[in-house]
Amino acid sequence: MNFDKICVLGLGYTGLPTATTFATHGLRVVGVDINPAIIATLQNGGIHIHEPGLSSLVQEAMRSGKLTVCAVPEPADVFIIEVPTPFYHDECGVHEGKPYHLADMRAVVSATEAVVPHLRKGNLVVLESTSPPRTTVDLLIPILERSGMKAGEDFYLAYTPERVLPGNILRELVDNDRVIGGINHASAQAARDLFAVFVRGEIVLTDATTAEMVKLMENTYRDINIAAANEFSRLAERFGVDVWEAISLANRHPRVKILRPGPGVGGHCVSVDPWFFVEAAPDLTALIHTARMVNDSQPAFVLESIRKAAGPLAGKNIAVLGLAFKENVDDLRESPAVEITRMLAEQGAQVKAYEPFKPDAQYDAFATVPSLESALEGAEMLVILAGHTVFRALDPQQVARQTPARLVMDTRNVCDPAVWKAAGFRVVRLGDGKK
Ligand code: SAJ
Repeated sequence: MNFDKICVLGLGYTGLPTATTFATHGLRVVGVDINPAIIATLQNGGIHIHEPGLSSLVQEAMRSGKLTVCAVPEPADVFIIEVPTPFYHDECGVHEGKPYHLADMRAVVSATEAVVPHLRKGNLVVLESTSPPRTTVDLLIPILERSGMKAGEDFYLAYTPERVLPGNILRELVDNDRVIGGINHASAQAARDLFAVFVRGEIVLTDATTAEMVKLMENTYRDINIAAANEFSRLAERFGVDVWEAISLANRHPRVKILRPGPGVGGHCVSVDPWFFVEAAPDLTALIHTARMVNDSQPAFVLESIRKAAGPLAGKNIAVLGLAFKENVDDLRESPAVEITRMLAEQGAQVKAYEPFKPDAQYDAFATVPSLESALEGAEMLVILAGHTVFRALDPQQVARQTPARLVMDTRNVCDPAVWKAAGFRVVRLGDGKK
């Protein structure tokens, strides 16, 4: 099946790279976003997210005329829905006394509704937003059939999970294997023909609900693995063991691959998606729920470690290095680093937070500064919360000249304690009970 024109609804971390990649592979693409600031930025040759290589690719696609952007969808052969599926912050469900988050599907619903007036016979609709199990069948079909057409017969409908890693999106978009689930086989085949335009990995077909579940399983598996690593960091501190050494030794076992402990799990994916399983089946998800609770409590554990290392926090001048949810990205959503910084400020610490990938980020709860120099100036302690390459590359001798602080709390294992010690610093690494 050949497609000429695609409408991509949602120009975020995956929608924009996907739209752009289709355009640079020769398809006509209309990128749609309800946020006028995003449309204006793109129309003016800018880009609203940091992702290596993306800015120049967007410019190339827009210059060629293959990629245009606007606020509302228009008739096309294919509609790809890539809008956010966060959870509600102000309400939750409860199972046996334990609260859980609820998926906020409003953006998916309104994007799907926006497609209906443009839907024509033979069109393909693809949902790519991470969604609770059965969303494609139970939520999308009834909305799309308001067009008077029958899903799977008059138009095709499929779910395909995005699996790209922020920071490496453009390569993974093309090289990763892609799972495509159709509501029937014809739909899966139609979506395969579409993604075969640029996917170099293997394309594997299944049904829509399996594809939804695969996506949730991938991120849930990662969340549980990180929860284990975080619990190991707490155990290591109690038993006088360095968790980083212990994990690297355990990982020499041919069938063990423990992930890294850290300040907690953030972002829009791993810290959110497991809740979709819990909401859909709270009676079957004790392990998944517990892993979420372990990771969500890691910021409080880190705060306690900082207090133990630094003494009373009230009035203490603390330079926070990194607010992003992980290394080398500008994404602050659900970031445990932001949460820890907020908690430090609540304890009365005088915080100056520096995020190199978003130096203009602003928070009511604490002060942000636009440069490393201003964060270091006058600090009594450094707290490293993101493993950005620029922090790994810090020269402790130079840092020692820029700050009176001699205590470093390292939650990402970016500082070599011996090297920093030689420069006069005491480094307290998360999970290092040998300290
Ligand atoms: N983290 C740790 N320890 C680790 C790895 C990660 O504490 O060993 C933390 C990170 O610091 C971050 C959080 O977990 O706060 C999530 O980061 P991540 O790198 O694990 O994942 P994301 O959210 O950037 O991307 C994930 C990826 N999923 C998997 O690897 C299974 C990506 O492939 C998905 O496309 C993406 O979620 C998504 O969009 O769902």
